[in-house]
Amino acid sequence: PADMSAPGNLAAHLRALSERREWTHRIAFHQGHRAFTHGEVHDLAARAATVLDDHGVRPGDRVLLALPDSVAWVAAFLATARLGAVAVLVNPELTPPEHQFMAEDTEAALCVTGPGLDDRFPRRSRLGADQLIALSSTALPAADAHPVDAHTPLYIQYTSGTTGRPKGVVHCHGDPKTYHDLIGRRLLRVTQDDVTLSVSKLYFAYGFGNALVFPLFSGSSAVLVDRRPTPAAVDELVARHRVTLLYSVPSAYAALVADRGNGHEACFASVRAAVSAGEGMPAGLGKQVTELLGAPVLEQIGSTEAGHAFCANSFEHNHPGTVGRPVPGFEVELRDRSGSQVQDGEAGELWVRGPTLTPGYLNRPEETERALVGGWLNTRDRARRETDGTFRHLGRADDMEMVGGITVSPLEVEALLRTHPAVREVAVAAVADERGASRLRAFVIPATPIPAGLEAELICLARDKLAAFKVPRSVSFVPSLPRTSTGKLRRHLVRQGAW
Ligand code: 3SK
Repeated sequence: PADMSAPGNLAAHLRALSERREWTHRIAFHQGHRAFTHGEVHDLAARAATVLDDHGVRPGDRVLLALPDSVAWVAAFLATARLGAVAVLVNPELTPPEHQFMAEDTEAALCVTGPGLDDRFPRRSRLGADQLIALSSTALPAADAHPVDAHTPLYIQYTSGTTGRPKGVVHCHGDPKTYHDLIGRRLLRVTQDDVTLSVSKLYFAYGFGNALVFPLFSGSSAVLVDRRPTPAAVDELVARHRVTLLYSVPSAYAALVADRGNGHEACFASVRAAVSAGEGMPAGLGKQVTELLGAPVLEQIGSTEAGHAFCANSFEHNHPGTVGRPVPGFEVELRDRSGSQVQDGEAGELWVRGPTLTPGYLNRPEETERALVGGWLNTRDRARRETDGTFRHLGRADDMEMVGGITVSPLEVEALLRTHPAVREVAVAAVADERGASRLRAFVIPATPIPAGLEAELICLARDKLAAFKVPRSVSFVPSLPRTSTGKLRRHLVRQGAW
C-alpha cells in the first residue's frame, strides 16, 4: 500500500490517497454545469501524462500552463507532476511579452495554452488545452509515475516586485502536503464535506492551495471559474453549489459588500468561513463581511516564496484586523534594517522560517541570496507584533511615501478615509504637483454618486484625525484602482497616476 506520510510523486500520492480513502466517486470540481469526480480527474491526468510524454516532455522539463482555471488546468498540472516535469503556473491574462519572457526564462519544453493564446508560443512547443483534453480521451493512462523525492522541483510561480523582471519561485513535491497538513486540515479543518470557492486563481499561491491542494488532499470539492467572478456571480455560485469555504481578497470582499441592494438575492447560509489574504483587510470591512455571510472572516498572510500562508487566524483564535499568529511549523521574526529583532509593539520587517520555503528563484542566485538568509525569508512586508502574539500587517516595506522629506504610511491615511460612508475604495500616494513638489493625493472610488463637497469633507476628516503632514492635499475620484489580478494594489501605478 502507498505510504501516506511520504508523498513521493505528488500526482501518484494524490491518486493513491483518493483510492485508499474511497473518495474516487465524490465530486472534486464543479466547472460550469459539469461536475468531475476525484476518480475522473486522476484518470484524466494519467491519460494527459501520456499525451505530454508523446509531445516529448521528459523528467525535469518545464511545462508552462497559461490557461484559465478549469479541470484541464488541474489535469495538465497533475500530468506534468506525474512525469517528474515541472509545471510553470502563469496568469493567462498577462501580455504576450510577459508570457514570452516566462517561456524563455524557464526554457519551457511545452506550453499548454488557453483560448486565444496559442500564437504567443512557438508552434513546435505548444499544445492547446482543448487539444490536450481531446487527445487524452483516447490515450492510455501513463504507466508508473516518475520517482521523485520531497525536494524534487514540482512547480514554478512568478512573483513580480514593484520594479524589475518577475522572478520564478520554485516549489517541490513535498510542499503541497505540508500546506494541507498545516493550513487546510489543522487550521481550516477542511473535510470531504467542504465546497470551496476561491476568487484567487490557481496560478497564484493562495488560489493553488485553496482550490487544488486542499480539495485533492481532503476529498472535498472546489468550484472552478475561468475568470474572476463578479459579486453577482459569487452570490449565484455560493447558492448553487452550497459553498462552505469562501477564499477571497479584501477588494473583492469590499465589492461583495457594496453590491448589496443591487437586486441580487443572496443566500450565504452554507458558508462556514471566509478567508482573506493578499492584502490587509481594512478596519470595518471584516465586520461587514461577517455580518453579510454570517460566518467568521479569517485573515492570513502568506507569500509565493513561502508557498502558502505563514501567519493566520484560526477558529479558536480569531483577531480581526490582524493576520493572526504564526502557522504552527513556521517561525516569524520582526527585524529592523540592521537585522536586530524589534520589540513587541514596534514596526519591523517580517522574516519567516518554515518547512515550505522556496529553495530559491530560478536563474537568480543574487536575488535568492538577498531574500533567503540563513534559512530565513525576508518577506519585505512590514508588521508589528501585539503583546498577545498576533501580528498586524503594516504594508510592504516599499509602500511608504515620502512627502517633504518625511515618511508617511499611505495605509494609515487610507484606513481613515475608508471610514467615510461615501468611500468604497481608496489609495493614497505622493504625486508631483504643478511645481514638481511631492504632495499626498487620495484616489477614491466613491460608494455612491459623488455628493457635493466630498473632497473638502475628506480633507477635513484627515485634518481632524491625522498629523498635518499626513493630510492629502487633493482628492481624485476614479472609477477603478490599479490592482494585480490577485487583488494587490499596484502602488507604483498609483504614484504615476497611470492606469
Ligand atoms: O498573498 C498572501 O498573503 C498569501 C496568502 C496565503 C497564501 C498565499 C499568499 C501569497
